[in-house]
Amino acid sequence: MAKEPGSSKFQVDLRGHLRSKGVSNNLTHLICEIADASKYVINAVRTGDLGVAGTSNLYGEEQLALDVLSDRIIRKRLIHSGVVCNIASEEMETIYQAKANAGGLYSVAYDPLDGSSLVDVNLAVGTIVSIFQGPELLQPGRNQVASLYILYGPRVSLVYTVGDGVHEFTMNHLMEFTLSRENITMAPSGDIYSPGGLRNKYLPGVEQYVQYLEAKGAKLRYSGGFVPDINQILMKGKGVFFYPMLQGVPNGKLRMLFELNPMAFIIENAGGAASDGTRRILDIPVEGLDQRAPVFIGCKEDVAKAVEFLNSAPT
Ligand code: AFP
Repeated sequence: MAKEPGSSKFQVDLRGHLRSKGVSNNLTHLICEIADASKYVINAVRTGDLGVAGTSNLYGEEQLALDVLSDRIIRKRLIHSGVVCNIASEEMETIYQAKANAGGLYSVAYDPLDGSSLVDVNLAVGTIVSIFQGPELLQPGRNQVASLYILYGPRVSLVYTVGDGVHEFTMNHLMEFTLSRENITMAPSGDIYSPGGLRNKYLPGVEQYVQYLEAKGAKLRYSGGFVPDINQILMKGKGVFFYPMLQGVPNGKLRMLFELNPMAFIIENAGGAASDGTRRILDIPVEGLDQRAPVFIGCKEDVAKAVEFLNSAPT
């Protein structure tokens, strides 16, 4: 379970916490710039146009005006941060080079508003960010130097890791992020499961895994938003999310660069695990912006059980 920091009238802010973790000035600046940009995304989510943008993203999916607006907000902030060389967004077709000289700089992959189609039914959505040192974005997720997400729910929270624990910040009435949970850790196993995809398209091993979870009394919790669904499992410290391979869809739906690598980096740093059913997500080579993978992510024993069912059932 997450540790509540000692109650103190001196709230720990994001910049102070990053510094206390020995994070470099450039990476501290970058993470704080992303946190600050989220304030404008929040405003767009709460008051912006819910219509379509009339364009499509690199997956050929129709973009909402909110997708385009939140993408522009974050990308401009990254470009002007002065510490980013390459940028990839789920909403952009290609990698954008912000600076040619990569010395001391970072590359960022982000999903500006994951689950954006949920905004018009007033469900929680989020921003997901993956950060690498240097110019290369197409590399295994184990090489990330940081990952974070911002959850736009009843409260706005930011969760980050730089490989030294997982920490949550909550936005206060002044729109400042202050530390709310430090060194969040997950139990070995839990009683929540968050199953994505159409059940009637599940492979036998996945179907048997669901029946195993139901038999042990696990509760189904699924909103359709990756960020709130993962956040629930992380903050309760128990459970498993999966968006599996489906009949006819061997790679599932979720994107390696923009969703799976950043979340796997966070979950592993909280003592959990993330697998595609055979490989550790963070070890999977990433060859393209549009690369997808099946995912089982959450408590270590629950993920291991999924892998066991998948590899023992006839395909
Ligand atoms: P969008 O960002 O295109 O809305 O997709 C969100 C998402 O990739 C992820 O947030 C959810 O876990 C998943 O889709 C839900 O997919 P289903 O709607 O097929 O359950």
